[in-house]
Amino acid sequence: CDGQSGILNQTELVNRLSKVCKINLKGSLNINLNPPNDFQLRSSLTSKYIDLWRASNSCSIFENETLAIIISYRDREKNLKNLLYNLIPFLERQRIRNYKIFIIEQQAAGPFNKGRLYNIAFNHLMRTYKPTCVTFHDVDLIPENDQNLYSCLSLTHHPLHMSTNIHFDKKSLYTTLYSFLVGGVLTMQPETFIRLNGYSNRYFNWGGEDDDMGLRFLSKDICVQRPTTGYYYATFHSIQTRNPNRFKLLFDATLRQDSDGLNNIDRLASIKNQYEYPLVTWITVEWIEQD
Ligand code: NGS
Repeated sequence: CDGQSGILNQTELVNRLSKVCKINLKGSLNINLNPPNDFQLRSSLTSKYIDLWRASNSCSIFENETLAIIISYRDREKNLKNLLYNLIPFLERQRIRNYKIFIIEQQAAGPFNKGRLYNIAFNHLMRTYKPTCVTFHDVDLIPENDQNLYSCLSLTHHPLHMSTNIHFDKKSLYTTLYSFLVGGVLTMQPETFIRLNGYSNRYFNWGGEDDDMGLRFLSKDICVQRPTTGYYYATFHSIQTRNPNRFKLLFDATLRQDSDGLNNIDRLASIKNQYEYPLVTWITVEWIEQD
């Protein structure tokens, strides 16, 4: 990507962190897919585990950044538990402390709509938490390389597609599904997300909303950065219902992008409840009609 002069890239940031804070990020990590029985989502999001994971060294290079990690969610308790059990200590290793995880749960009946959840959450956060960096995170992807920094400090207006290499079970190799892919874990500055008009609100069930976002990048001439450390483990869940209309929607997606997204989400969806925990805010979302 052009226009990055003066900005440290991910590797340089890792080196800086290691020099300034004397932290050795080792790269590949062993993740833990068996959280102890007493790690219960709501009750463990209080202080016990957080105290356990806190590093003694509080030095950081990310103090000026406010990160929001937005996880779209419905009925995936096991995946969410595994993600949080690994992600919170992972961020602590990177000395990223000025962050909050937002679980955006669809309470609207009917098919799942990830784009709507991300859009309504983003608008809400811009009015309340005011992040300077936003990560859109699938609930089933666990980061496996601690040099893959959850930060916008290496970005200007370029988004960072963090989940570039995924493996689906213990035996399989890592795969990059296709080079255009921007789904999974995607980080960018809020200004970039606003310029893209967010995600489309029209993709229900599985597939296509991320490719629609890829088309938004293309048509706005925004190039996507991909770290060499973007290794993730995909935790198991049952097969989701595919959206039979996704290719039809993608066909004319570019024509719709300025009228379908952040600028019409407030008419389509609303926030129902918000629950606060130390590092996590749990938000429930509802809507009435499908389209
Ligand atoms: C593509 C889907 C994307 C999806 C990607 C990876 O085929 O939405 O697979 O999915 N695009 C369409 O269906 C048009 S994965 O195997 O990781 O679940 O993100």
